[in-house]
Amino acid sequence: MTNIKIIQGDITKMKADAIVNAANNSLLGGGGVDGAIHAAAGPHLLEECMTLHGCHTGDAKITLGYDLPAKHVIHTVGPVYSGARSDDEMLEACYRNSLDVAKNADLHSIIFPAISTGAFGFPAKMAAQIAYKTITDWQKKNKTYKIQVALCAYDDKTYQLYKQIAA
Ligand code: AR6
Repeated sequence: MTNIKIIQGDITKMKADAIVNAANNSLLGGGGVDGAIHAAAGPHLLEECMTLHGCHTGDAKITLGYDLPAKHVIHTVGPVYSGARSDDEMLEACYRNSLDVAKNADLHSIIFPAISTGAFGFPAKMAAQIAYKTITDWQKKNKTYKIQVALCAYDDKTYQLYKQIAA
């Protein structure tokens, strides 16, 4: 049994133990969901990010959520889409490592944006399939750990894709 909630809206308005940020290697902010998260969390988020010394593609690092409704932000860095097989593996790693970070921090709810599908150019359908499968596989491997996982679509196209895949 898989259990992934599909939701639509602005992730910066959502309450959870953690929201995931689709960041870049610097972890020092940017546009898209990253810019929105930093704007809503306030300047202390950037201060904490500056202590993390960046993040490799596919890895994930945790901070507090500061002024966000979410208690924490898990920053991960998706691949810039090139069409290589390694792009898929890096995107899988983003979801898997973010879930591992959440579990290690004893968090019980996490909301993901559609990592890499904006500025980083990953095709939305492939990215949605990878997100769904990777989360499902992680849940199977971590059956005894209870965590609510949601995929947050911003645009209608992504929302429809998630709904189709989850159906
Ligand atoms: N809530 C939920 N989803 C959102 C929001 C929001 N407020 N805003 C955008 N999205 P992107 P990437 C969706 O470009 O492709 C940044 O500059 C958006 O519709 O934010 O991983 C970073 O610093 C899309 O579906 O992230 C990096 O340099 C998804 O979030 C780079 O962009 C991801 O789009 C990362 O690119």
